[in-house]
Amino acid sequence: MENKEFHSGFVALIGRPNVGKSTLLNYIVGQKVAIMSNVAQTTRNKIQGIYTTDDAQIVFIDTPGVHKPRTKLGDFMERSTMSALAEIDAVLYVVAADEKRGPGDDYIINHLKDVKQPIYLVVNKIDTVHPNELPTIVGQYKDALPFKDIVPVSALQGNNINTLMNELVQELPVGPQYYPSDQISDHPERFVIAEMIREKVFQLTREEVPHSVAIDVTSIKREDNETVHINANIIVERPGQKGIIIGKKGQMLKKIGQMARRDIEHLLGDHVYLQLWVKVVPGWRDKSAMLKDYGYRK
Ligand code: GDP
Ligand code: K
Ligand code: MG
Repeated sequence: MENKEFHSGFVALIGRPNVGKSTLLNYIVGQKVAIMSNVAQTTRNKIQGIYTTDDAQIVFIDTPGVHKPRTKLGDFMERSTMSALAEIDAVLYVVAADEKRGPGDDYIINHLKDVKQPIYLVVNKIDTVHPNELPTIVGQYKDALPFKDIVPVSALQGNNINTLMNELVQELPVGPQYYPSDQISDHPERFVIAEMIREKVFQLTREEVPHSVAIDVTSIKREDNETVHINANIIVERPGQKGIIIGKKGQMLKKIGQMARRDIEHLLGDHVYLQLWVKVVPGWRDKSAMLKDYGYRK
């Protein structure tokens, strides 16, 4: 068998609300949704999912600014969107076959005018229309941007998505696998959430609490579509460290929780309830068997 080259890159998913971006991503990524914090920081965008096969890895990112109205906030978002677009390798612009092109699309198209990377027009929900109608639907968009290709799909039924993925993979540069496949698990968020809490502990307590801190995320429960309840233990070696982390009247722990929650909400795009406890486990660092349990995998 020949040694195939590995293709990888970052792909932005753009489109008006309800055109089926999440459905498409879920279909593509399936169970393998992974959310990593380090890239979220460099792109200032939410990683929505990572698609990994033997010969490719595609990191899908959200571009929150594109559909926002023109406000001060919108301007800010716009700047981060544009800087994020500079880092991506391709754009999937998703429209719905059962909706007419609207002002939201004009806004997006306008933003994509200066984008140099290949843009694919993904016409979703083709299961809702007769094939005869497709040319008219596509006609509303096809000259608006120099699309690399126009791909009709049904994210709900999975129609033609393989075609889209194959094309996309070929378009992406030869590159590394950015994320190990084994970080993709039932709870891919777990490790990242622990890292975010740990980061706040270090930021806020400085050298008072050295590296003898482990974070144990004990539960992540999605209550409904938009709310996630997270419980975590902050594990230290000595009672004095516990005191520092809790702080006067619990103020330090409260601050750690607030800041970590903000980051986690940004990461997940959901409302988060974060409950933190501090536990003393003397000498946990020496007990190497416990390290993995406490999520300390450096
Ligand atoms: P998003 O706002 O762009 O992320 O859109 P969603 O993925 O949340 O989808 C919005 C609605 O469209 C949901 O009710 C989906 O079930 C539905 N939807 C998404 N893709 C398709 C499709 O291919 N066909 C049909 N019939 N409905 C779809
Ligand atoms: K939605
Ligand atoms: Mg969505």
